[in-house]
Amino acid sequence: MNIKSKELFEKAKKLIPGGVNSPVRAFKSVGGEPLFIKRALGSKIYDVDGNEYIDYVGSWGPLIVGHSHPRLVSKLIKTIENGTSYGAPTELEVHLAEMVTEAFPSIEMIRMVNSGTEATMSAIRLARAYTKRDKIIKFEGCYHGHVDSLLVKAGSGAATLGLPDSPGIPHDFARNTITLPFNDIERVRDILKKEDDTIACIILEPIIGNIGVVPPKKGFLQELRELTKNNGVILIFDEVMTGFRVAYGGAQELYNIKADITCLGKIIGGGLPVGAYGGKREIMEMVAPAGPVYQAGTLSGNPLAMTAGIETLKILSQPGTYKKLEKISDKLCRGIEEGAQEAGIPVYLGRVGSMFSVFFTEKEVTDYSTAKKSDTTLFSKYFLLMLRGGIYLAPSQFEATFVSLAHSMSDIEKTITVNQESLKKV
Ligand code: KE4
Repeated sequence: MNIKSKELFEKAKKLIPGGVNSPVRAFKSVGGEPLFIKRALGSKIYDVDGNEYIDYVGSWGPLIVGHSHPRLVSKLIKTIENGTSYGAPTELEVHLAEMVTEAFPSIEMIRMVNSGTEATMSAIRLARAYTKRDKIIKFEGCYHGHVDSLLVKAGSGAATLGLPDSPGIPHDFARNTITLPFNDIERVRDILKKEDDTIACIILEPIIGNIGVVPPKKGFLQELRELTKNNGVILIFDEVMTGFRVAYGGAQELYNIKADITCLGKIIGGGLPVGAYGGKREIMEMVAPAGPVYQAGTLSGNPLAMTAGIETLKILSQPGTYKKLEKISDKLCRGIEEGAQEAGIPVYLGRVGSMFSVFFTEKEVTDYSTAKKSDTTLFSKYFLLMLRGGIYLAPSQFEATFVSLAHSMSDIEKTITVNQESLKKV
């Protein structure tokens, strides 16, 4: 069944830590072994053993228009015939910058980087420079890439000062990071009062995708916006996942909020390495070489990534795109819930637009502590049964699953059928 994948995995484990270039791909949390993928087209991926799957990972979000979209392929071929990277400015970067600033009214200027991690790392540095303050606030369960000052867990007790969430992070870094429960505006209010003017920024995923999908409670974002404005704190929306995913203008369009700095990635690169951070002109003009805040990157604004990003946003900007994504995502998620009801398995479905997750819990999931109560053993069984049925979900209870424009109604119907069969077997 997966002979070639197994052989490659054994080889990979000798050369690459855990056999993968990013931990979640190793299938560790679902107790399986990763499939090595050979190719993909539209909503399908094919592993090295020739098995076909309906893909709901979409490279963790970027492939919202589907794999190997003909328009992206033809544009990328034209770009690559003129070279791959010049280390010099190109018209493509200006074009993508225009598209993003038109989509996000809060973004007056933008800097391209090569990953979401680089985007959030740079945004934090910029917020600290702009406010001349050191402390930052993040929320439990929000993942912003592997940035030292953001791989921090809540401190013990009232201290709330952060503790490193990975070896190799000095306590000195972590102690400037305060971690609070998501959706708890009173805790934010208290901390801002207590910490007075020492907080540089608050960074969050406006809709969490990294504990599974958890939307903000009604009013949470609006109150956060008010509190940060009144305290001179920079509000950073990490929209690496939600940007152009939940709406063309991301969560900011959905909830009608303007962040001070926005981090983007994934979709704006259409599957090629990309990240970006942008915001108010007066803040962004502090970034080198316009200002003193240093940040650089050999391949930032790479012509291939810009080409794929431009073409992806052109497709997404067509009228009716997000209505179509909503329609197929709603049909899929209703089918999953009906299957769970029929099988008598309690699930809680978190969804915003075409990003969703199935929590194996009876309770509503509103933050990290409630997400953690999910039955991960049940999820693992479900995941492996779905995989055997040809459905490739995110290999973790605490990840988002993505629907793309390439998913057809027959893909959805097949997924609902396999879901029903799987839930009856768990
Ligand atoms: P990258 O450095 O992986 O491009 O982006 C980091 C990042 C930042 N912000 C948010 C909201 C993110 O979701 C991510 C990365 N997401 C993970 C999936 N949960 C990428 C998959 C992986 O780590 O392999």
